[in-house]
Amino acid sequence: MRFDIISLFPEFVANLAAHGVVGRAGERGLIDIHGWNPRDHAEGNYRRVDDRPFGGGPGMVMLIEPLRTAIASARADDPAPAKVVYLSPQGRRLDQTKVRALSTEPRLILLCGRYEGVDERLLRAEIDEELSIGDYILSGGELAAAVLIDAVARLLDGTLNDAQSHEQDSFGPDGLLDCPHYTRPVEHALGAVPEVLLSGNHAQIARWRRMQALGRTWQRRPDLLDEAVLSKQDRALLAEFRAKHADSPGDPA
Ligand code: 9D3
Repeated sequence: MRFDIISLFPEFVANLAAHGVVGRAGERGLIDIHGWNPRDHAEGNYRRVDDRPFGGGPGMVMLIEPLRTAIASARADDPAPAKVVYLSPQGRRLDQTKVRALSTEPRLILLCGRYEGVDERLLRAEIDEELSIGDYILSGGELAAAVLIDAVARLLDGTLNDAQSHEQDSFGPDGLLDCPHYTRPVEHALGAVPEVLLSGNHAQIARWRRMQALGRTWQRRPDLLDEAVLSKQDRALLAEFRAKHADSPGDPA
């Protein structure tokens, strides 16, 4: 899968390719990242990429032409058809369902804005999809593009297939949060490992983990429970968890 980054700081995004799951996917030839700087496509001695907003107000707006030329150059660099994604606070929120859909594309052109934003006419003409990564303010689209690439690349990386084959459209299996994890030592000043995990009784362990996953989702992310598909046994496990925790206010996380 090919990613083209349109950004005033394309190397910032591409550098992420050297690390972690994205780096591995890159080495294995699963992904290919190219950067395009609109400044290289800007005219004149000053190579302007932005100008003041019509109607007044603070901040600057990115010019149409340097972005249009950068996108055209990216497109022309490879015959594979590309979907153009604009990372922006006005976009639909990225979630794992969208990440999965994007991972089936042969190629994405990711447009990263800076300043107050991009001339609306460029967006109307060139953008297929507008995506945000969450409800907080970043200083540009670069970190959002890096997040998107990381999330997509790990789905392409064959080394992760074992774990991810059980993944559904949210977090762990069935869209629930994960259960707690423990490793050595069994006894520590901070506490002991739950007995059931040491029992060797795999049915009991699976039951405990499922109850923990259900319970923590109920405590921390009740919105996810509305979407999750729960069996009759799941409902019983959650009821048991809730009964046990009726007196406690829920955990701190
Ligand atoms: C309200 C006026 N501006 C804030 C000072 C609006 C604004 C413009 C540009 C807010 C953020 C940005 C830059 N952000 C992104 O380009 C961005 C983003 C984000 O800020 N949050 C979540 N997802 C994304 S994707 C791109």
